[in-house]
Amino acid sequence: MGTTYEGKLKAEGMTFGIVTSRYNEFITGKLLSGALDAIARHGGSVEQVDVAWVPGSFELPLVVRKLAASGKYHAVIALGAVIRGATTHHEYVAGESAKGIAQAQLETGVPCIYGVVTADTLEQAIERAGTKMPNRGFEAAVSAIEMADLMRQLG
Ligand code: INI
Repeated sequence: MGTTYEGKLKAEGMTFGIVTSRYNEFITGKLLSGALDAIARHGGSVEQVDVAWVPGSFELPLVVRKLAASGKYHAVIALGAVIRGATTHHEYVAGESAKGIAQAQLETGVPCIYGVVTADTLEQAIERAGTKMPNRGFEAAVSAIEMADLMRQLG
């Protein structure tokens, strides 16, 4: 068997960009706290984290791509909360934001992590912000650390 590559959960010396949506800030603020907590608990420094706020999840991809392309970050994390409404508006927002973030990482080669909560109800979204379920922002940051280390190993 050849080499097995696996990212380690060590954030020491790593820099991160976080893009957070202001829409549903009640949820996204908790995701941001969770992401910063994960970075600190894995040996990273919050001094090495830059945070950019955007109006809504639809705007995440553009700023994620800009930060990823800057070459300043080992990984970029997108945080948002899309909650089902009475119309189909949320479907377009969630779909475009996922597509755009995936495109940003493929175009730049920098891991861009999708930390967007998609929920049918406000209650479900609250659960995913760290009440009944793990904080999605914390999980997104752990994925960012793992991917950043894996990309470093792969060279
Ligand atoms: N933005 C969100 O982040 N979450 C939502 O649930 C949401 N809904 O349902 O409308 C939402 N809309 C705003 C959107 O992201 C853009 O900011 C807006 O369309 C301007 O481009």
